[in-house]
Amino acid sequence: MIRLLVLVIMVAGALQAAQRPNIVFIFSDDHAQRAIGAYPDSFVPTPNLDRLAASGMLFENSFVGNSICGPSRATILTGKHCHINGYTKNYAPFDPEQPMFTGMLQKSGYQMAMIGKWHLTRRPPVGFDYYDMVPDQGHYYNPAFINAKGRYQEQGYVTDIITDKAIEWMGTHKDDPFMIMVQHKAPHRAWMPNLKYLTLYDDITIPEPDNLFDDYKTRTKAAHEQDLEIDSDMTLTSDLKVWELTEKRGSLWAWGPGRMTPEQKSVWDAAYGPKNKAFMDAKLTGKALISWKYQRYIKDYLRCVASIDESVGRLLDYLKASGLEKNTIVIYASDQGFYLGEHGWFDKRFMYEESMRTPLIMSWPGVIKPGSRATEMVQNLDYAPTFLDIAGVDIPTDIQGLSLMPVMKGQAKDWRDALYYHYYEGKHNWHAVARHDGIRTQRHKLIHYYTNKEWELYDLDVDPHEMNNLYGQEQVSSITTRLQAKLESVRKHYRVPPYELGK
Ligand code: SGN
Ligand code: CA
Repeated sequence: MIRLLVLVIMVAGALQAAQRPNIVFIFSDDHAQRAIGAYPDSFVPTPNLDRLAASGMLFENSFVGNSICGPSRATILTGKHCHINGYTKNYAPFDPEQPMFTGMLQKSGYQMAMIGKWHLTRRPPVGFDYYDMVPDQGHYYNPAFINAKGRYQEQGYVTDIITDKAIEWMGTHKDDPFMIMVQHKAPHRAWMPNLKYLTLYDDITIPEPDNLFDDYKTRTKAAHEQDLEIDSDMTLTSDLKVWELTEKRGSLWAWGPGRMTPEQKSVWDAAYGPKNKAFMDAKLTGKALISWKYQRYIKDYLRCVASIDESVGRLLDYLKASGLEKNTIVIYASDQGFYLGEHGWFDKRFMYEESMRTPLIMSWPGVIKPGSRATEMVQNLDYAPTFLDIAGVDIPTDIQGLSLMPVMKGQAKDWRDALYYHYYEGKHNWHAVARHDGIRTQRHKLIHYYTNKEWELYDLDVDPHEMNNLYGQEQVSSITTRLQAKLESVRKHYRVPPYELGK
């Protein structure tokens, strides 16, 4: 009798394990919400991402806590803000032995795989049964990979190859609950497209953002002093691919077009050559030059996005054809947002909307209502507890994020009313953005540039593009006091150490 009971319990356990959903986490690098068709203020169609949104939930108010690659990834893995997980800046020392959702899911019986960009210092990634990753930032063309057997080189375009590898791995894991993290390099700088897309969008002009020629009036020193400008910080050679203007050598050449075979290179030359000649003949200056740079930049960026969208389509098609679709959650996210010319910028780092926002789309057949939209403010801090919740694993009490399960089910009550943000790299690092922290509520944003001893305050309802800093104005004195008190209480809640001034 007892034996029978044990058997029944074991079978029930196995059944429950079999029913746990697979998770396909598709993650890109620097993909702004505006460059996804399904987002409200988008300017580009992305048919496959839009298809994913139509079959699940689009998180309209999805954000990061520190808009930079490594720190965002560390937050995702730990469910903790950077001051707790230790990874405050790219290339900060990161303790891979600290609790991460990957190891917890693996221990609970999930098969774990990671393909593509990892970007956290220690290798190999911890908590995975299988990994095949690009070294550091990765290459676009004929990329190198590192797996358990060592480093080797592939032929082709990085986004396609990562997708091929993901599909191949899933083919061997049909019966397990599994999680695969498909982590793309694209559309990261220097925005090098698949050869077949080098002339996509050649026949159209992409609209410029209204604030491409922002003069930063009303904003504090930080906005004036950054190195994010398309005008002065984007290079005509490595970023904008007018290599005719310089010797084709050096590490940026070697990292990008220098990796192509002669056949690949001739396709590149045939596409960029005539466009570059027309540009050099035109001898543009001033605003006309900035407008030209914007067009070249945004088109190459969107060409990279076209490959990401294609990858999503191939993964969705595979899940359908293999029958995995009905018990698989598909998630699309990026490590942060990006400036696509807003404020005259590229890159990220600031707490302003374009880079604090990040895409988040999820489908889960039978649980998430197709075509739904969430307006709750969610953050990359929330992914780890969400994955644990999905897998039925207890969420450790020191995790700082919230499971998104109630939001996914349309049942969120008393959701958080403020997000915490903190950028640490500071003025002496890449792109020279001053350190700052702050909070974002549904209506307002308060930014504290603590090394500069300056503040900014925005009313997002009337000023969604953050052009009019209200801080210090009489009519906002009571809301300022309230927001500053809220910032203090949020800092306390997340156990943020005192400001490190002088950095
Ligand atoms: C590189 C880029 C920077 C970018 C950082 C961080 N320069 O250093 O523009 O901000 O990566 O990006 S590049 O000329 O080498 O492309 S992150 O996504 O890894 O955080
Ligand atoms: Ca990034």
